[in-house]
Amino acid sequence: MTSNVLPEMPEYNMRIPVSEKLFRRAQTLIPGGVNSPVRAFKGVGGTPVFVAAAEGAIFQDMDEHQYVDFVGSWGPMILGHANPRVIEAIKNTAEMGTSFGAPTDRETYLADLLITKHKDWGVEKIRLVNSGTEATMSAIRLARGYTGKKRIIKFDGCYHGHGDSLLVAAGSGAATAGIPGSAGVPEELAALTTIVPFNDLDAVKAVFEKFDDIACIITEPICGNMGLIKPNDGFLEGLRELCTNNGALLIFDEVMTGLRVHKNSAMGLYNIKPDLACFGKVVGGGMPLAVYGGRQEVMDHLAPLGPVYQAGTLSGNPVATAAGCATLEQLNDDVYKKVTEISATLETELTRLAKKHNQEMVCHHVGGMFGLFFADKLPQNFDEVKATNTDKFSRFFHGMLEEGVYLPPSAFEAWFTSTAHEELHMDITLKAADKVLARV
Ligand code: KE4
Repeated sequence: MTSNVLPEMPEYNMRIPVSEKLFRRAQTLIPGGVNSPVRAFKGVGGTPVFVAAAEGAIFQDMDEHQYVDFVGSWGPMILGHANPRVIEAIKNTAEMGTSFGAPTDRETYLADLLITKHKDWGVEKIRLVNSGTEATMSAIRLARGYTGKKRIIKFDGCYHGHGDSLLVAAGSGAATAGIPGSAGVPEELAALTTIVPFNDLDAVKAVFEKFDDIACIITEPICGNMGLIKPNDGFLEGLRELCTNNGALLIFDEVMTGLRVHKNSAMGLYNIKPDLACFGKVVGGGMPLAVYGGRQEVMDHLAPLGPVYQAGTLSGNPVATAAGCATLEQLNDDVYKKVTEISATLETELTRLAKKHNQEMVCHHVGGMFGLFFADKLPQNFDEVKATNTDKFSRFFHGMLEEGVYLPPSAFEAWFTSTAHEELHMDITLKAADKVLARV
């Protein structure tokens, strides 16, 4: 059989899943066969599922298997896949042109929608970009340009995209200079990033005692990139006070938590005013759109008004902006009630099933984010997450996948719920978990 898609394959008497064939071909043309590393299933082993289509809480792979999806494109799909109003907005807008490189009123409308939801926490102006990475990279450049200082503080296990200053690992100990977290990141740049453990306010205080060149602290206010880790009482308030007292900016990276954990994001949930905030995922409705914003006095340091440069050919893209607006317009109180109820059901029922099967497992949720660890207590920081039973998570992941439930392919990720998760999907998920927890 010849095909222009697949390389010549020897005839087998058993069927090779299409995803496996496609993965083999993809690997000949794309590094690792994926356009973002986590999709390659390296964290859990096995062959990634190639998606054909998705709707609501379900996606279908290229072998026509269907799955209840708790990844939701890593957060954007709070209204479920292929939300009708979002799709209609994309179609209608695309027919009028896909990109102009000139301002459109829809960008101002999105800004108005987003600022209205966050102005009580200091978000007065925003800038649209194309990814969370661009948002955080730009926010720390703005913090450095505004303060005239160079050092940034980030927390071990928090992920802020692949900007050089943020791909940094902890140095020899807390309150020291960072070391490159990726090849290609210059040591000189990494040395300007100091990494401390999340939830360790004393370690942050020690950094401020040691360095006087701190431009900002950047943090996920609720961590979603080492599983779900909540801030301890007083931690975020402590960061706010340290930044205020030391002339540093507090940056909330709400790319994942924004408009997911609460209608006013984590800043509204915890009633903390960051100086800058980054949004992504939900705000773009699944299209390439992210945002950074904050106090007008800081934001007006950006070109063309001020000396800090940031630009983008497709920033504020009309089609992406239309998807974002169609999403934001639907985010009412019922959405947060629903996604929180789904997360709470996962927590209650999976806890019950873990006890039934004598599995050491803990889980928790915040709004539409859920986290699960095979451990005896909820981890407080990255070191504690790394000590959880990640091998058991991998077995759990594959067991659930076989039962038609698609979880994040890594123990170091959060799950995402949506308004499209209905009782049927929860029944499938909990029946699957009952079977899998009995044997992992
Ligand atoms: P992007 O550049 O991937 O759009 O956003 C980077 C980013 C920034 N900040 C936070 C808090 C984030 O969670 C992310 C991206 N999240 C990951 C999921 N853990 C995206 C998945 C991926 O890398 O493929």
